[in-house]
Amino acid sequence: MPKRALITGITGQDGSYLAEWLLSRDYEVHGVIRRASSFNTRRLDHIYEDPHNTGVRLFLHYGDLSCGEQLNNLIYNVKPDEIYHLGAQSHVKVSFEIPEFTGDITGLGTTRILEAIRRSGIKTRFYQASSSEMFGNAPAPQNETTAFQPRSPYAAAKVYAYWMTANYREAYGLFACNGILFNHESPRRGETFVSRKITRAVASILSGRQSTIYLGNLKARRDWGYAPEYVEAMWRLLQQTDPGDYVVGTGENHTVQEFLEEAFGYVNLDWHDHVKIDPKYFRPTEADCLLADPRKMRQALDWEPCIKFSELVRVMVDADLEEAGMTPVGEGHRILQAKFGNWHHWSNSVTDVINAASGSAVAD
Ligand code: NDP
Ligand code: GDR
Repeated sequence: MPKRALITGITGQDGSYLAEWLLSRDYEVHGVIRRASSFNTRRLDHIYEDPHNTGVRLFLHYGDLSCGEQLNNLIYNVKPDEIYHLGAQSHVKVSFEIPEFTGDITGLGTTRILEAIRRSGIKTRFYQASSSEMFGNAPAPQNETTAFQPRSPYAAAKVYAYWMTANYREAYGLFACNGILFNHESPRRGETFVSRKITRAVASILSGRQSTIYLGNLKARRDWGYAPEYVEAMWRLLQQTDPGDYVVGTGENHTVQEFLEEAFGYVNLDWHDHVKIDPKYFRPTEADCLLADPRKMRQALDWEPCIKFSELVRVMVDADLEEAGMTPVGEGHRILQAKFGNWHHWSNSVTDVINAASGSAVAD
């Protein structure tokens, strides 16, 4: 029997890569999607098949993290061997504008799933998408023993969800793990996160459609990695003999300004000519310096990211150039071919997805 996984947040950046990874390992994959008035499954189109076909292994179900009843039914009926809980209101800046909603979805959403597991009585392994944002103001580098000092409603909600996961592990013996992931990006990154905002702007500026990009704090430091490598880390974490909590990152950080320099420099543009600061993009409180100390993960799970910072930027700029109808510089293709494993390639997984417009993968 193939293993069965349930993914919340399957339509997001990580969910779509994780679904691909699990399908490549012969899993049956079930995903929770939200009902929307327009298609929201663009990142899944390349792996979705009509459920009427034979041999289909990807199934989508409507659900919402605000509704425990539906999550109870889903978990009881699907009986997954592994649950990857990635769904969240995941934007830090937006969480200052909708703190209550963020607490409900990003914080309480985790409790609803943990309760659904407990009440259903099924034996499953649970992954909680914890975040480096929980460290906030804590001195860098941060690891599993660093005390959390959250600096946003999003980070506070994730801290609550982290401790609920730990509590269900201790109280009920659940195989529940926190992956404390540092920033990871890709051509499928949401367009309002700073990495993708920059790489899309580079393509837009080169194609003459835009001349200026407005940004906020350029001094913040982030530990940026390549998302497909991080979903493999999530899976490895659930394959351990014992459950635990792990920091996942590269161990190298850069400022937003350095991201700008790399992205604009790659296509021979000077970012100073195109960037303006708009105070509206500053956060009321900021996590200034996030840097992973990923020694535990490296030793226990033998996980080491192979795509480095400047390579990540090249992959993303190339993909956005291609999406804008331009010829990519080409380093991005070369890097993925040379360095990445065999389940994720440029041709079927990078630009095909961001180009997909139909979003036709729907649950019913
Ligand atoms: P995305 O924002 O790309 O995806 C979020 C997913 O959650 C989407 O599928 C979204 O659905 C879904 N979602 C949002 N609200 C609800 C809801 N009310 N009910 C059901 N589903 C909902 O995030 P990422 O893929 O980047 O991140 C995955 C997880 O990992 C998140 O929990 C994030 O907070 C966390 N994380 C991410 C890091 C990163 O660098 N990417 C680092 C550390 C943690 P829809 O498509 O309909 O909006
Ligand atoms: P982050 O990612 O908040 O780290 O959360 P984001 O890309 O939004 O910000 C990174 C840094 O860039 C600065 N910044 C800007 N950010 C955005 N979005 N837009 C701008 O115009 C801009 N200008 C400067 C920010 O202030 C910040 O310092 C991401 C999310 O994926 C979370 O869900 C996840 O938990 C963490 O990464 C780890």
